[in-house]
Amino acid sequence: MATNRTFTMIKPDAVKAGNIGNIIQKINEAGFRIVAMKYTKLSTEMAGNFYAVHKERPFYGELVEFMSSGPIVAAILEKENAVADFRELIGATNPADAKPGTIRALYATSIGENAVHGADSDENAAIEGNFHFASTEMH
Ligand code: DAT
Ligand code: MG
Repeated sequence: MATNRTFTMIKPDAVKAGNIGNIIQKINEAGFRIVAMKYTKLSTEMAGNFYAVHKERPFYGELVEFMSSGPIVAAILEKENAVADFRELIGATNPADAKPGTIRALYATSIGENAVHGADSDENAAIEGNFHFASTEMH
């Protein structure tokens, strides 16, 4: 199978809790190659744009506030079947429903503050990767 790419963010809760290293280790152990990575912070405007697909949802304001509340790590990852395998690695949106050993089961505290983002399709992975790394040289 051909490799493809996904997009992830280590969210502000996991950065604050000191879990960047633990989460990158899980990503490496699961066989993903890091193509691009940066430590950065979203403005409320950027977080609002990033999550624009959710703007009619009741939690949108809370989500934008949380995602702009502190630094994040954004990354593009490569692997066979990257999008689906990464969703499997992170686990369900609500950590209470996430399988044991998944990143959210290990490091998320609530459905809103759930440690990591994972793109949900090849198309969104490309859009989200461009959002953060449009002018970056990929390796
Ligand atoms: P996922 O991040 O698993 O793709 P999603 O796309 O449905 O989940 O939602 C995006 C983010 O919004 C999610 O990671 C956390 C937040 N969120 C989702 N449902 C929520 C809820 N019921 N209450 C609070 N925040 C929620
Ligand atoms: Mg989603």
